[in-house]
Amino acid sequence: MSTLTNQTVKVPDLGGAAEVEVIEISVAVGDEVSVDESIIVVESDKASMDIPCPAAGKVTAISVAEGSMVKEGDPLLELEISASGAVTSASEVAQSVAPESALVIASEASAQDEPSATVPDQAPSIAPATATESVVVPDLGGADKVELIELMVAVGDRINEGDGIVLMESDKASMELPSPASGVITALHVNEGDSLAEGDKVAELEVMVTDAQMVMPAVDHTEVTAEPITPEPASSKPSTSAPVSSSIASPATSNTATPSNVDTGHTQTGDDRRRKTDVYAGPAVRKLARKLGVDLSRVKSSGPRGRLAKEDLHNYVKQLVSSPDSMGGAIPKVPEVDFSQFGEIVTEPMSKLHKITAANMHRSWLNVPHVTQFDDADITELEAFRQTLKDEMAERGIKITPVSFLMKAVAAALETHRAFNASLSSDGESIIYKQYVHIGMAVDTPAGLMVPVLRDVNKKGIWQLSEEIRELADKAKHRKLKPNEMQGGCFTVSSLGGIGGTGFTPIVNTPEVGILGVSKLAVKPVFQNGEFVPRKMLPLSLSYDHRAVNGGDAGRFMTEIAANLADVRRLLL
Ligand code: CAO
Repeated sequence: MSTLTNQTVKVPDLGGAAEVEVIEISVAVGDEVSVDESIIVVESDKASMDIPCPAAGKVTAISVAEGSMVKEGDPLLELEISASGAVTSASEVAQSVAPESALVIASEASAQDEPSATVPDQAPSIAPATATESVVVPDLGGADKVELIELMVAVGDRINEGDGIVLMESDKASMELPSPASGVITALHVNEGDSLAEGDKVAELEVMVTDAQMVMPAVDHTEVTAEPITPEPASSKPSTSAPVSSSIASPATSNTATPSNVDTGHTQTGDDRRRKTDVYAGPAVRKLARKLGVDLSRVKSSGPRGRLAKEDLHNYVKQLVSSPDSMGGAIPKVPEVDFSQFGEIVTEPMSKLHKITAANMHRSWLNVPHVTQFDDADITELEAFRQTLKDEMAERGIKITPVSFLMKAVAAALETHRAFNASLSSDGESIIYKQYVHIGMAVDTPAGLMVPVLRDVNKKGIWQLSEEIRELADKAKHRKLKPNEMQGGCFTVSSLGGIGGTGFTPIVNTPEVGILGVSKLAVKPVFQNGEFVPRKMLPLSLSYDHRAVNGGDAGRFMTEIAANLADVRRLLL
């Protein structure tokens, strides 16, 4: 039987800092936590650190709040742990977390004790105006390795003493490596992602030798031990953003301090990089930001003193995902309007079909460069012929409207103008030509727009087509269409002739590349053989994807459709 014990997790050894602020509580009462999981983030004026959980267990109480000031030994939370995972005393809890979490503070303390450079006790000589210092990884306060997460400078950057050169991160803390002197970066030995240990060379710094240093020996490469890490939250390091050039004033420096390989046209300057790292965030937040690919300098803080919390990051990502405004190339959103301020309104939910249609239209409108071409087909003879079929229609119980002839005329044109019987591959690298002629027919139904597909229209006669048109239109109107009856279209015909209008510009039903809009026929005077004669003219509007079809193709295609309708005998050819 396992025994449960309660343990108080206390603030561990703070490596010299008297008091730290609780800036993030990463757990809640009732949470199951594992060993080493970060439970609380605290921060001094120099560094932040995660306090890891000393044992696996359940959080039963939290004794601090965000913003509380705590010191070593203060209780942080109560943990209910099983006997096997128990830590015997509160002091042991504190001890067990001390070495790693005290990393930054410890190095901060040692920074105060050590000189920033080793000055060999040698006889004076004539010194050069500059010397090169190697900047190395200092005492890491107990950590074996740290990861380089941000290179804050580039070769050629002029930096001030104390400016950050790199940002490093252990499991528990992030820290800047400050420059031991003002100068110019002449070489970098590290890359982002490198794992660094104490003593590793990070950069070469060409420094000006001051009057006092003129008594130093002339050296080409003075190995300088950099100050141990004194990480600071970005918000508390105003000096790093000061103009660097002002700190290197002497003419000698301006001649010698800028190596010839400085890329002055580089788009990201040292200042930019420093600005980028002027972000006040703990290691856990930085880690999450890297995982999500978020530039922390764009995230707004809601925490104390501008410190970024995980919540800020989540909110930023949520906003990016939900708001097209915030994404570079997206179209601006239509502002929301409260219409009720102008009069009475009724709000109804859109049907699923309506939503799907809207999404399809929008996608096509955004992706397809549309062109619409217009023409009138003279269907005087066609209409005369159709009238002659009336008796037979009645006998067969089939209704033939101009739409059946339209389908046939379009199918014939698709066979001869393959540019319209095609689709672009999704990668835009090729065109897929269809060897079949299936035509979609827009049907106006009470539920919304549906587009059933007539198959092999080129192979079917007017009677059969008329029957199928009726059947599919009925099925559409009664929501009886099967999914396969709405798939596989090569081209679409949208006839509003039975409803009215003189013309419209239909939207291409992508991935098809063309759609024919048909409006209500009108009797118009047409000049023929030296006189105006009344003709039944059918307005046609052909919209096409200009990526796949050029204007010449469209003109020829449209002309053939009009010719096929003007003389249906052509459909026999
Ligand atoms: N000009 C004049 N009259 C026309 C015509 C035209 N272009 N096309 C059809 N008509 C006539 C028909 O002959 C019929 O008349 P009668 O009843 O006197 O014979 C009448 O208009 C009604 O026809 P209909 O609409 O029942 O049948 P149809 O074959 O013309 O059309 C269909 C079938 C399914 C295309 C149609 O019902 C429909 O839904 N059209 C709307 C399509 C649509 O919404 N398009 C817009 C989509 S968004 O781009």
